[in-house]
Parts: sequence; structure tokens; C-alpha cells
Amino acid sequence: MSSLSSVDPQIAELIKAEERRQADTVKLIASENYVSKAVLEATGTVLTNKYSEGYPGKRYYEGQQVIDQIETLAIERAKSLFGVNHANVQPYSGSPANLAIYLAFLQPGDTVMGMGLPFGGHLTHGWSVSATGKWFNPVRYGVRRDTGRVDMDEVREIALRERPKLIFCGGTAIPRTIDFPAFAEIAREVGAVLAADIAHIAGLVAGGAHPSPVGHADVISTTTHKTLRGPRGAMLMATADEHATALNKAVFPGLQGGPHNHTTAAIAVALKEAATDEFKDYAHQVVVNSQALAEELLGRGFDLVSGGTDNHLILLDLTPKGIGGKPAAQAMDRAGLETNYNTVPFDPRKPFDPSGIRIGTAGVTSRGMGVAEMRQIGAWMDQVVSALAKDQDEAERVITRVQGEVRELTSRFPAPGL
Ligand code: DSN
Repeated sequence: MSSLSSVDPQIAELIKAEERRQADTVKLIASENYVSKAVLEATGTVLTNKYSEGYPGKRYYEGQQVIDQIETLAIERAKSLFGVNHANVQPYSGSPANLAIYLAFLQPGDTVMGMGLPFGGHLTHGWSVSATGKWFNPVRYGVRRDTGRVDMDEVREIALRERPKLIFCGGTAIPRTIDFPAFAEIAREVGAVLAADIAHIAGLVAGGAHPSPVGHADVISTTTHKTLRGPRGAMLMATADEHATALNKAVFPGLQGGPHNHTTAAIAVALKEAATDEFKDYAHQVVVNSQALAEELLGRGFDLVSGGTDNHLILLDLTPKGIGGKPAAQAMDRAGLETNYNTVPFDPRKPFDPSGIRIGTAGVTSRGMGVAEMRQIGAWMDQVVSALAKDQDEAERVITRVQGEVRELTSRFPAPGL
């Protein structure tokens, strides 16, 4: 970063500080990961200089000789990795990708059905503060209070009553396998478009560690930077030609201008990496690690929503531990354990001060950590949370000790790309 250091030493120093922070902490945020050096290199290139409105072979700017090849490679790799006929790699991120689905298939005021945000859905699945909840008519499903899992009979009942035109499955805090065939059957029955938002689990789907929505969902949206381990971006995929045409028009010119070509190149690199046997092993290890961490936490008296996990993600309700999610996440962050506080189903507390925390194993698995390290992480989480619930001085001592131990662990597992 020699040029950056001389032009803007302040920003250069801050980037280095963030790199050190990432190196020294255990990243347990379920939606984050570490991209490879190759992906990082692709993002920091001259491709950022180019405008490419349109699609390969049909652009509104000249000079696309190289960009067309890059975008075509990204598209072909997405199609081959996920087994779909069409892929659009231009959405700027997950929310714009999901907005494109609305624009492609709905008119303002139409009914959309999605999982409620506090149950694990996403803002763009029709939550009230999102444009999708304001400009469309949202209806919601959740999870059962007794199991913490989606009840497909209830989903069917709501769909038959409300007749949504679009149904979303998937979300941001779902620790269990998504039943794509069951959602598809309901969508067929009510004549809705089924959108599978696989942002969280795309890497697991690509690696064969979670069932694929292909053959069930009409459209699939995903970010590229979570378990898929690519740059910040998104993709939309479909099998039927008419769905793909509608999605392409919705992305451009419906919602976006020029694609971010440096991101497209990095997505192409990540998709190449995700097609390797090494990535398949990675995806399976993510789940093994998540289940080991879940088991450790259960053994230590934590309350896990749905009682465990089938994927990379664990949602903890800290109510029985006597503290809220926010102070727990803040204390853990000081100890070097990075999480986010999160609402839990039927949460009596407010979203900015909820009862839970959400954790995931995509990042720690990218660092090469395994079951033994998950057990250690579970123990540290317990020590910090238990001390915090007891008394502040004790919590300070524990945080300082755990921070030192975390540093020792992270130094043995260097993160990719750093
Ligand atoms: N913000 C993402 C997450 O953390 O899951 C979803 O958009």
C-alpha cells in the first residue's frame, strides 16, 4: 500500500489497523468471512475505472472487450457451480438483489410473504421499515414457539389465506435446514413466485453441505460474501428463461446503473475457488464446527433457538443467563470474540437491545480452526457471559484474560488474505 500510505496516510493507517483487528479477533459474525488474497487482489484493480451498463454483448458504452469476458466468466461459473441456466452477477448487494425480484414479478401493493425479521427473516422480505414492507402488502410467517422451527403447515395456511404473489424462504438468522421442496409445493398451490434467499448458506449449498433450492425455487438470490467467501456483492439465479429475462431487466435498467466490474471479477475468482474439492471440505467443516460449538454451548447451559444447528449459524437466547444480547456482545468483543446481538423469536426486548446473540463458524473455519478450537471458543463465551452476569470487576478480569488467550489462538491460525 505504498501509494496509499504516501497519498493518504490516515486512511492507510486505518486500513492497517482494521487488518490487525481482524487478525487478532475471533470472527463469529455469521454473515462475515475472510476472502482469499486472490479475491482481494481482483477487487483492487483498474476494473473500477470502467462503466459497463447493459450485459455482455449488449452495452451502452464502448470499450467492453475485456469486461464482457470477465462478466461472462463470472456468469458461467455461477451457472456451473449452482447448476442453474441463468445468473445475473450485477446486483450491488443482497438488498438490491431482492428489490430486483419485487420489480421483476410484483406491482406496488401486491402481497409478499416472508419470514418475519425477529424470526430470522430479512428486512427486504417485507419487513415494515423496509421499502418492501411499505410499498407492498407484507404477510409473515415465523417459527413455532415450542420448537423454534418453521411450521410448514402454518406457512401453507397463511399462503392459502393471503394468496401472496411472491414468497421468500431463507433469511439471516435461521439455524436449521430450509425445506425448499415444501416451500415450492406451497408456492405452486397458491400460484406464487418462490424466491429462495440463500445469502447465508450459499457456500454450504455450493459445497454440498446444505440442500440446494435449484429445481424448487423460481428465483434464487444470494450475496457473495458470506459462506460463499467472495467480495461484497450479490447474484440472482433462475432456471426458466422468462424469470431470467424479468430479473435482468429489473437489475438493469430497472434498479441499477453500471455494474461494479472490480466486484464482478472478484466474484468470478470466488466462484472458481468455490468449485474446488478444498471448498467442499471447507463447507462441510463449517457445519461440523458449528455443531461442535453448539454442543459445547448447550453443555454450558446456553439456550439455543431450535435447540441446535444444521448449518453455519447459532442463535442464542441469553435470557436464562440473566443478561441482554447487547452487553454480552460488547463484552465478548472486548475479549476478542466478535459477534452481533440479535433478536430471538418472540423477543420481549427491543431490536437495538435484544435478548440474543447470533454467531457463525464461516470465518473461524476459513482460518483452519476445528472442533477443539470451537470447544475453547464456547468455553470463553461462557466465561465472559457468566462473569458479566455476576459482577463487573470479575467481568473485567475475565475479559482481559480471555483477550490474551484469544490473541494466542489467532496467532496460530492466520486468516486468509491478511
Ligand atoms: N446484514 C446481513 C446479515 O448480517 O445477515 C443480512 O443482510
